[in-house]
Amino acid sequence: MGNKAVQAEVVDQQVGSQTIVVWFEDQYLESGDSFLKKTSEFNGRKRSEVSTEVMASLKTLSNRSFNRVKNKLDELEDAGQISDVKQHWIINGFSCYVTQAGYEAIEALDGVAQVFKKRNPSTTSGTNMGPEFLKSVPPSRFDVNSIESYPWNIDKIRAPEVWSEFGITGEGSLNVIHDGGFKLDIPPLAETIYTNQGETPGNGLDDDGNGYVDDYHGYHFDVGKANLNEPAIRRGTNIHGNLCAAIIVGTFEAGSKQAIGIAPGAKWAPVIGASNIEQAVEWAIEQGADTYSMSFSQPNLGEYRSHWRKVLEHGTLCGLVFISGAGNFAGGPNAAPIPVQMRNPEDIPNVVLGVAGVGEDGQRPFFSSQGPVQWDTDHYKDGKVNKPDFATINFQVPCVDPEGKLTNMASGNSLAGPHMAGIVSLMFSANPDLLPWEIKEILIGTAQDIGDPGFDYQSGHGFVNAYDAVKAVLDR
Ligand SMILES: [Ca+2]
Ligand SMILES: [Ca+2]
Repeated sequence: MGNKAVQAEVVDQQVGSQTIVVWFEDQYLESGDSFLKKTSEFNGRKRSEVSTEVMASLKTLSNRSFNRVKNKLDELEDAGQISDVKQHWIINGFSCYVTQAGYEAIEALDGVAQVFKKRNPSTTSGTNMGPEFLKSVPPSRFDVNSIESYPWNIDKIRAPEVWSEFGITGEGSLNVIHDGGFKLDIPPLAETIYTNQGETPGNGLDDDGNGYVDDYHGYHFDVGKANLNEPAIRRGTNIHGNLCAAIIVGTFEAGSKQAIGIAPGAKWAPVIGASNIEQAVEWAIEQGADTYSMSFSQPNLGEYRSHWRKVLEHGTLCGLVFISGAGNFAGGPNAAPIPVQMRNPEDIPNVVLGVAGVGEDGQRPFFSSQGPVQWDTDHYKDGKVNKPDFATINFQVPCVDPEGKLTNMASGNSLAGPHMAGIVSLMFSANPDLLPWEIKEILIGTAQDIGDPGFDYQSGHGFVNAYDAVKAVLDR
């Protein structure tokens, strides 16, 4: 687990080999501590109101700046210097492919503040492991009264107590899972998959006019298609996206009444798009998502880290809680030193819950990445930042196989993030009006101190459990 880069057949029929993302001068948030100042301005308001207001402001800014350069971009496109221009609103800017001449022309454009080089998308091709769309979403078999068992991690995270005592199972919340590949038709996940009601799947049309054809369950932003299947060539039994999704919203294991997910009454939507995080986050916001789980980790981004941070800061003001596992780089062949054991995006302060974990015995496994991290980019100069934020579960976790049976055993912080996403989904189900930073405050207030006393660089504020977190939401 970790970086999802795989042996790749690079899909690149564009004019240049380099993808860039461009910032215009007027950003909604300035750099530095502008995010924290903005949150205090919004305190006491409802999440949906804040989100609507911020989205409108972001889109106004984006249209104003983009319209000023649109003619010039058309000229550069006609001259073969740029291609595939994508306007963004989550930051005020756009992405495109460029030749060297195109790069220089864009840097010189009026109103352009900064150009970041992006990682070009890598994709694999192969036989689909499952259908592209579900013809119909099967009814959920989950029912609190008919549960026969649950695996140790669901017990330790105290989800069953939330279901039985509060009657809260995640209903009304939507969890986006940003990963590398999925198999959509296994029963525990098919029963909770999201459907975009404005879109007719498989007709080759963008029915809801949002710019994406057939984005019914989710979307693969890196190839510009709705097919989210894990290619069969990539893995045997561990389908990474499925492992993560099942921990958040899995219902009953296939063929049994074993409850395997933390928020089985919630919905989930799969997305792929590490090279197009702007589009993926915009899509999640417009579908009304509550959590955005990223079980991947990118090293050595340099200044491009600032871009990710700005996208996720703006996304948080639009109501999303971003979550990412702490990474698996404290030991083993890919070991890295502190302060780069935790990488992008789990190293982002305030707006990404960076989650480490423990095993059934409560002990931290050797691989679990540690903080602190360092921020000293052109735009963010926090210096040393305390990370990780929290701990959940990351060692020898019972996980789904390609048939939806709980026969896999997997370890890694790829699983710690989803445990947190499931908990946050239950919290939003208990009170959808909470602001993302209020969710974090409640988690800090209810985390159980483990490891060294107080905050520590292995488990953050401590071990989080669903029961105390949801109870605190209800008591608020
Ligand atoms: Ca669409
Ligand atoms: Ca369609």
